[in-house]
Amino acid sequence: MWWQEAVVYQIYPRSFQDSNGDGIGDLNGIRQRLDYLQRLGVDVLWLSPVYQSPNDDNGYDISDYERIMADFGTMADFDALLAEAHARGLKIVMDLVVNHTSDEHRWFAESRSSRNNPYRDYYIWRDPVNGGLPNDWESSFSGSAWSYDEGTQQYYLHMFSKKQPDLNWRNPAMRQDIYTMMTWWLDKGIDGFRMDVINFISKPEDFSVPGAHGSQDQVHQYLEEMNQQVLSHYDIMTVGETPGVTPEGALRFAGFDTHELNMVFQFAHMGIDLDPEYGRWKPRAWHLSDLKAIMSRWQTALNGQAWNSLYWNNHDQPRVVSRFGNDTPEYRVRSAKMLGAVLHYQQGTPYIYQGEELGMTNAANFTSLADYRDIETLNAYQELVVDQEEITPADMLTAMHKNSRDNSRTPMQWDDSANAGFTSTGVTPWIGLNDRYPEINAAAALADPDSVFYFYQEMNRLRREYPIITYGDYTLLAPEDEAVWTYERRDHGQRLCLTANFTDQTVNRAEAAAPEGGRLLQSNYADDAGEALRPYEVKVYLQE
Ligand code: ISL
Ligand code: CA
Repeated sequence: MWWQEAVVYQIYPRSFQDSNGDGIGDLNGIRQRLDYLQRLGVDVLWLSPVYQSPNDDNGYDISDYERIMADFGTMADFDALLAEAHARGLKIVMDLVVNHTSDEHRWFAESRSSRNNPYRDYYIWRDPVNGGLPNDWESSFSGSAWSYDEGTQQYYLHMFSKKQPDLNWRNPAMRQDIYTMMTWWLDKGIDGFRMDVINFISKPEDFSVPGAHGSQDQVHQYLEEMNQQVLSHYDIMTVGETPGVTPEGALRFAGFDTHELNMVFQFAHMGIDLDPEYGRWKPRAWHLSDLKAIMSRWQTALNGQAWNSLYWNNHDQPRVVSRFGNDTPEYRVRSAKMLGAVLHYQQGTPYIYQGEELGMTNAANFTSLADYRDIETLNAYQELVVDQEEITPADMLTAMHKNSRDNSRTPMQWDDSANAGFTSTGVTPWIGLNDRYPEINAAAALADPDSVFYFYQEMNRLRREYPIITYGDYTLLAPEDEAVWTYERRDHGQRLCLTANFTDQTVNRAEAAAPEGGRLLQSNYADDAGEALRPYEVKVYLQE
């Protein structure tokens, strides 16, 4: 299938390119950068939400699915972007946020207007229990997942902010409205959907039963119905964002022999450096053996039965070079390339998040709460530092530096001019720049043959040339090794072997030497030192 052979590039439109000098990225800005994206050699652009939204959660709170957010432009701008992208052979995948809407969506305004409004049942309303909350569910953005509506004297459910009420998927009329909306977009010619927290859409009937949080079986009925009524009529790609999903769960959502989605995003590897209770807000040390074990398990569990989506980064995660690599000036480029190769040479469809191809880093220059914009971060600060005093301000700032979602949301760094070419000089961007932009930017990368950009470009080129990169079976070697990740891929008598040093020391490994008849396909050093793997060195050998 084409989506198995594609490389996807995620754009966070707010932070990609401002075209009209208001400090906010927009659709025309994306159009201006299509050359750059084509040069990188990606196939699909996934746009984080561009629909009308009051921006409580940067567009993940949609108030009208069939309008474009004024900050981003107009529907005519969108149509122009789609046409231009298609003319260049680039596909466009839209974010589909249907677990919830904005509380400013017309449906919710109707729903909350009275208990017998026809839209009441589009959302999830419950009576108070013992004069209080219906149950103990917590919102991902702190506090209870229930908010009380004075007007109608019931609580509504919101797994995210109180401005993101959850839709009631038990309601067939609501589902039909969603399918109609999806059809409307697909008829415009878009090439697929990335479905936000799609495994959260089904909720228990009875909220008093403990432990019912998360995936429910009905989600599969809904997705089968969606597939049958909408998705199956188009040649598109779908990827479901499914926090907490296991490989077994992924086989149900996206097995080759099931009829729901094409791929899912799993999160297990994004949890290895987080605290079981406090999550991002109490970072913990991570171990390469855990990272290898998790990702290798996904490689083998899905092989031949479903298709992996491969990612290190997205708009909710810190920058990978700062997280699993080394973002010091000495090792940033080397480790960014190493991480890119470790990911892209696995089986699956790789996703590049904007700036990853430049080795963009976390926003270490954000020094106070006032620098942050993300609702998750701000709410967590309020709850854990101010209200409950469970984390000190200093520790929280350390955690934010490591893990806030804003690390990936600073403006794209295009050049070394004021505002990094993201917006006009003199304009204040909606979120501060990463202060390393004079060194780390697209113009500098394009002028340097050894840049991370060209390494990614080369990976994309090699993927087209060698099907083993896409389709080969994966086997992990030396699982206990805490310094080096070695794996092999096999396909039609070919063998590809990757070794990667995750440390800043030179280490010696027999597997790092050229195998018999093997030739070096790609590496991040100019020469081959045999069994010696230099700091953050990665080598990919091919035996044909
Ligand atoms: O980032 C997370 C934890 O801190 C994730 O659990 C994240 O909240 C989860 O993956 C859901 O994310 C998606 O839905 C959210 C939105 O804020 C995120 O940006 C989006 O990717 C609500 O729509
Ligand atoms: Ca703008």
